[in-house]
Amino acid sequence: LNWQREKEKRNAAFKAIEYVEEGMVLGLGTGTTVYYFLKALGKEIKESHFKIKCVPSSVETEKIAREFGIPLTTLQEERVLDLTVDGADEVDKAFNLIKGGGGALLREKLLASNSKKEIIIVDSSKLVEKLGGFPLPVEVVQFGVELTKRKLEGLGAKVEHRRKEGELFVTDNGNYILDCQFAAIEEPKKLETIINLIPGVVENGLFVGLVDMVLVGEGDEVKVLKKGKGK
Ligand code: A5P
Repeated sequence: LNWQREKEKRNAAFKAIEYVEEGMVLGLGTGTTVYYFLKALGKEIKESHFKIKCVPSSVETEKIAREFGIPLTTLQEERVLDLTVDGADEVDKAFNLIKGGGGALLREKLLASNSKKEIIIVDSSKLVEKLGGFPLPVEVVQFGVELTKRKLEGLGAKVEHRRKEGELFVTDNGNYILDCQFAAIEEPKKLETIINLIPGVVENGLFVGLVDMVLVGEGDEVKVLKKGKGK
């Protein structure tokens, strides 16, 4: 465990609490950075008694949120989210992301696309010049996975079928993940669209134009990057 990095994650997560307001419907991302946010949010709810409702982006987040006493709801009940707080695997200067290192990209993207505001919390190692150093996670249906894999290879990626503890990794939605190593991704929007046109692909981890603010833990500080500023 890299303690410096954990501190940066925790600081960014704590900062995000400042943007949570009474009565909000909140989307909850997934991952180790979001874990710190959930912990702080649970504490805040207990101490300040403020009322919010949250939609989790994964079974894992749902479980952790319950443990921390965070009230949960669903996208059936609440169609619009006021704010979603989530982590990322890579963030570029235009606030485009690669997500899905934890395999929750599909529900995370659904929350991001239905949220009035999306705040991303990261440690400083996640900031990149160009996306693509981190292999792009692509969620695909199990049926015909080898053919889908070949189509992705046809786009120039080196493709790995994701495994967990020796077994093929299965998402909360019952799908597989193919991790696609491209060279630097020059046109994220274009690649996002092209990948999603392949039959068998459910969604990919490129998030383009969905983010309003990035909170970056850097040493002991947290940098607040807002769209159009500080970039
Ligand atoms: C989950 O599927 C991902 O999109 C996470 O948001 C991403 O992997 C960041 O996770 P960490 O905060 O654990 O780095």
